[in-house]
This record gives sequence, structure tokens and C-alpha cells, in this order.
Amino acid sequence: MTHILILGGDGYLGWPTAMYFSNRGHAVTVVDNYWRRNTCNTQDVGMLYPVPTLQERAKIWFEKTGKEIKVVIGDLTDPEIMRGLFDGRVRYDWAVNPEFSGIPETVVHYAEQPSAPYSVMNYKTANFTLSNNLLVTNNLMFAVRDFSRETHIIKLGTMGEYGTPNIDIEEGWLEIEHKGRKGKFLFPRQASSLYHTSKIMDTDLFWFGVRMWNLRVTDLMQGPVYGMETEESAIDSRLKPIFNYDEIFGTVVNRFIAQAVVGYPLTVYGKGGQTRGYLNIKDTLQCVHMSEKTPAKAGELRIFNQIMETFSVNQLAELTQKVGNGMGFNVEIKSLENPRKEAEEHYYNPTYQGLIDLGVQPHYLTTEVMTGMFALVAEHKENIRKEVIFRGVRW
Ligand code: USQ
Repeated sequence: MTHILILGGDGYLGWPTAMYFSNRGHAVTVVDNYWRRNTCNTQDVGMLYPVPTLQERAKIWFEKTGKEIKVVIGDLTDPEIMRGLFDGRVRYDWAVNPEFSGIPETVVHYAEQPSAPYSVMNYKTANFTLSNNLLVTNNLMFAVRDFSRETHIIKLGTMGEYGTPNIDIEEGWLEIEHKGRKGKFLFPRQASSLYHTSKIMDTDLFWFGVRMWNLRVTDLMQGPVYGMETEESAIDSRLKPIFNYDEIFGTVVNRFIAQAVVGYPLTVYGKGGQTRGYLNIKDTLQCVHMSEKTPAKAGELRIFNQIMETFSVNQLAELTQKVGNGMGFNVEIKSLENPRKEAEEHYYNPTYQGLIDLGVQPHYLTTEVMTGMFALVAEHKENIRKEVIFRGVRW
């Protein structure tokens, strides 16, 4: 049994990851400051269904499975809170056994402001995004440097770090030949929001830590995730992850399904040729698990592109319409003037073989998978507030 520390354990991906590892026999500690929940309230964007607090969810998980997930509520931009997770000063806000679980063998770092629109709303949200994301990352890097250099850091990056270049996207690195000499460098990055820029800066911080102190880091360049159902959430409906369908925190597939269910025309931004790599939430868990099972070496910054297939926004809208209409919803598609600054028609050819080679078995976005998502979202139809679906945060 190894100890896995999950930073950002209350979020869309953090809580399902905690249950996934706990279910497989690991000791798990989750940390969160409830920023995402609180900001859903301050921004007045509803979630699809209410989600119990982290302490309540850990308690339900223990009652249903007999397995303990320790909970810490705290702000990881405070270095003492981060360091307490490694040196034993931590105080658990919920635990069956409040003794220190010991230094984690693996840290999964999700504790970031994850919304591109939020990051460019105004100078305050931009400042928050940059300071939160970089401070948490730097505090983690120094805690591992000072207390436990063997700990494997799994960090969630984003495919958006690469932008949409006119060349094939490699997994993190690029061999360059320049004036007759060769070298390997981080693939050129060019983000299209300050959130995505903060992720580039995280990568640079860890690349520094790997070179200076031989840290072990896996950086997962993830695409937009969809879905809400995992093996563990099926145990009790109160264990489902936070699910947003609003413009700030909702990702496009989840949004389109919620829109279709309430008869809101699907909000295709601009020409709809924007192509991205997507994955099912179940595959996020597999990818993190496979990365944990085969850690990066000391002094290695290992980068994987964490996507399973690519779609344009138009293809996603057409699939949503086809599935929705087949289920008796009347799904319309409406192109809106794009509030974002991004290429609407572009070349996109990323490599994404590394995680498959580690053993990940993809779940694709088939008609059946989308039908299942429609059914789950439709159960909460009465909670969907049309006025939060689009408000036009402009870049
Ligand atoms: N889009 C629409 N209509 C909508 C919402 C989005 O056309 O109603 C378009 C966007 O313009 C964009 C694409 O769909 O071209 C994806 O947008 P998104 O909101 O699903 O994803 P994004 O803002 O890029 O961010 C999300 C997550 C972020 C993660 C990222 C991966 O919020 O945490 O890092 O996906 S990636 O997109 O590959 O950078």
C-alpha cells in the first residue's frame, strides 16, 4: 500500500481520483480549500446537482466501503500547509485514524484554477490564476525538494500549452536541428488564455526542479474531459463529481449535453473548426493510475499527451444533436460570435501514444456513451439554469 496525496481533492477530477486509488487499496489524503465551490457561488454559476462537502463525501465513502480517505481543508498557497503534509504537522479535518499517514510516495497535483474564461475576466481573476497556480506548484516543488526527493509528482498540465501550431504536436519534447547541431527542447508553447499560460509556467518550474534537484515529475497534457460516471461514483449517487455546465467552469461536451437537455441551442463559438483532444473522465483516472504505477525516473520530466481522440466543435455539436434527437430532445445548433481569441480553422495533429503504451484502454465518445450521459444529465434537468449557460466572457 502506498500513500497518495491528492491536491485539489474536491474538484471535478480530484475526488474521483481519490476514490479510484482508495478503492485499489492505497492510503489517500485529499487537500482542498473549496475555491471552486466558493467561486461557483460568487460567480453565481450553478452546478448540475448539489455535491456534499469533502468531509461528508469521505464519510459516505468510509460507510460504503470501509476505506478511509483523509481530508485536509486548507490553502496550499500557504507554504506551511503544504510542508505540513510532508513533515507531519498536518491536522486532518476528517479521518478515521488521525495519525500522520507518512510522506506520500506519489502526489497528484490538481490544485489549480482550471478555467480559461475565468483567467481572462479581469486583472483580479488573472492575478488570482497566476498567483494561485504558480504558488501551489512552487510550494509543492520545495516541499518535495526539502523532505522527500523520491516522491513522484504527477502534475496535470493541458494540451492548451501547445496551442494550435501548424506542425505535428509531439509529447512534450521536440528534437531540433539548428545550424548543423541537434538538441532536445520542450515543445514550443503558445497558450490562448492566462490559465493555459499558468500551466506552461508550471511546466517550466518543474523542468527547473528536475534539472536542479533530480525530482521525478510526470506532466500530463490533458484535453477537455467529459462525463461524470466512474466505477466508484456508481457506489452511491452522492459520490458523483462536481459537474458544471456553465460558461466559466463547464467543458464543452458537458455543456452541450446540458444545453440539449433543456432545449438551449448548442453554443458553437465562431466557425466551430476548433479541434481539440478529448477524453472520458474514466480515462483521466486510468492515465493517472498508469503514471503512478510506472513513475518518472529521478531527474526526469516525463510528458504525456492525455487525450484519446480529437474532435472539432462542429463534430461535437453534430454528435450531440444526433444523439439528443434520437432520444426525443429537439436539439438546435447556433453559431455565436466567438468570445475567445483562437484559431477557428487550423491544422491539428497531436501524438498521444505514451499513455496507451503504459496500458491505458480508451473509452471513446460513442453514441452509446453520449446516450448514457444524456440520461444522467436529464435526471437533473430541473436544476439547469439557462441564464448561466452563456454570458459572453470576452478575451
Ligand atoms: N467551445 C465552444 N462552445 C462552448 C464552449 C467551448 O465552441 O460553449 C469551444 C472553445 O472555444 C474551445 C473548445 O470548445 O475551442 C474547448 O473549450 P472548453 O471550454 O471545453 O475547454 P478549455 O477552455 O480549453 O479548457 C478545458 C478545461 C481546462 C483544460 C482544457 C484542455 O477547462 O482545465 O486544461 O480544457 S485544452 O482545451 O486541451 O487546453
